[in-house]
Amino acid sequence: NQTNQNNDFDAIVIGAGFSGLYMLHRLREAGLSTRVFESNSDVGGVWYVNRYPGARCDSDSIIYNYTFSEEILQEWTWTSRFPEQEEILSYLNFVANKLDLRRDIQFNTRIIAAHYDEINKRWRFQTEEGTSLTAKYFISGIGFLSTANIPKFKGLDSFKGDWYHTGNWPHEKVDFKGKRVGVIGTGSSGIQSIPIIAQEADHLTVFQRTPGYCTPARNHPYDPEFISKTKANYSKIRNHTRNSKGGYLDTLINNRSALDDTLEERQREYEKVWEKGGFSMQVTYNDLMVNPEANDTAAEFIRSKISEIVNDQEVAEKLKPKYYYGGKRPVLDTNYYETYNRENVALVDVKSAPIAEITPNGIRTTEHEYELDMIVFATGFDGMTGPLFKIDIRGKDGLSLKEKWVNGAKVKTYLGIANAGFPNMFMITGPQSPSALSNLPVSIEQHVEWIGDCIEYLRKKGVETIEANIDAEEAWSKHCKELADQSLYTKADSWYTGANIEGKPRSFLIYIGGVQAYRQKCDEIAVRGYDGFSLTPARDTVL
Ligand code: NA7
Repeated sequence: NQTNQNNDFDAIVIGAGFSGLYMLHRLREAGLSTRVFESNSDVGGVWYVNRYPGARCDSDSIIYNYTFSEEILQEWTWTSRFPEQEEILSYLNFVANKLDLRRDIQFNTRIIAAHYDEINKRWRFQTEEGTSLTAKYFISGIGFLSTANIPKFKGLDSFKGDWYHTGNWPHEKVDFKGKRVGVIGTGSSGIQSIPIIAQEADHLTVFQRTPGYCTPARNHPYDPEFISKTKANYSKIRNHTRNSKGGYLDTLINNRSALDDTLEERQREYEKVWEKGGFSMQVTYNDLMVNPEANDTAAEFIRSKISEIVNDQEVAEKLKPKYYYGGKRPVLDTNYYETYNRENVALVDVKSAPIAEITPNGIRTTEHEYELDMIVFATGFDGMTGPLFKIDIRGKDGLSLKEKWVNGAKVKTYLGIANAGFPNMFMITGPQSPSALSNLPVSIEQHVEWIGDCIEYLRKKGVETIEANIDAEEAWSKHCKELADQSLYTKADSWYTGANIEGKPRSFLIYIGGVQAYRQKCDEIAVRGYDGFSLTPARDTVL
């Protein structure tokens, strides 16, 4: 037994981003000895590493924060509608300082394995350096878009210039001046960084496999009056986001089909939201994500905007997405399409002529070699299961999570929080929860609070282990799939489905019923004494 007193905790949390920070606070409040392990050197999670130029959140900043503390809500002031990476990181630092969280966080430490010890009913962890730790509860706060995807292009090692991944950006400023830069990828990260890189670089070549549907963010600074009104109304705002579909401020604008309106009426509606900015396009009508014909009206509107903005119609055509609007995560942009009117920017379609290799001097597609001094990989993440599979997680009988989920082909969870065969393990924002389609702090708070309440309940009742039942897990997974199958979310290739990663099994792992319905379901389960879970009493306790 390698356990010693200093390495044994009531709970171990992995990750010191939005999830892990609040989980630590919540468990401390409940009186648990808790240790957070973080592979980075400071707090922030994805906001610590996604430092690429233009990195910004697509949620309104006033709802991209914790709501559990009125004091924090009142003390912190956001400066603009969509917060940039630096400001979000400052916010998380502010919270970590305010709650004195760092003393229980071990930085620069990667957990590589978490194995359940059935005899002692404890989780045994191993760090990359080989240290062993144990805890009764294992909570993952590792996010679902935190494992950078660097496609295995032949020849990357031979490239003479510098290259970076947007999700793993260096702390020092990257200088694009005088350089010929290539950006691979046109998801949110590419689309946020491209306009800024274009302003600095000598020349920018964008390698696009699939275009995104962009609508303008229309970011702007907040005025003091708006801030004071917001601060006076935070409880209402919290109520609203918690009881909404996606945890956002927007609500459905027209409770009717897009096809119920005439072309002119629809045009007016779409113009309004285009001018307003943000994600409102998605809530213009009630059937955009279920009815292909309705969806196409929004898609066509955005395509027509691309033609209006981009001068060269050949380029405009390449930028027009052909899949369902919303099938891939839509993107909020600032001057993205306008950037293609610059003389120093070129767009290369790597769907028709894929990247064949990286050469010492640049990128060679099957048609042409592009000479570059720097390559930016905006190639996204191994989403949903990627971060969990990076850790060797094993439950009862030594079964690994990867084996249980058949490498991601057969993911089954209970509520996206728990797994049959993995007692006392909880996932914050796990697969099959609504998190990936929501404003994340709303989902994170709900998970943290539910897990915190659950652990308090277990301790009060003298319960040794909690474990999801197989039938509950089956039912939940089936329910998630049935809902998703009725929608258009599953139809495009993206991180939503895992199709962005070569060789990854295709599987849509998001509960699309929305955060309100989900919260209700989770709460009902808790009220019924954790329905669908098996609770085993400690040896000397009678339940
Ligand atoms: P995304 O949205 O997954 O975008 C990644 C982009 O990289 C996307 O355009 C991909 O094309 C492209 N990509 C990936 N692999 C390749 C290869 N091998 N060749 C060419 N192009 C490739 O990641 P982001 O970081 O932009 O955004 C992730 C999320 O963060 C975002 O959705 C928000 O929720 C915040 P593809 O579309 O797969 O054809």
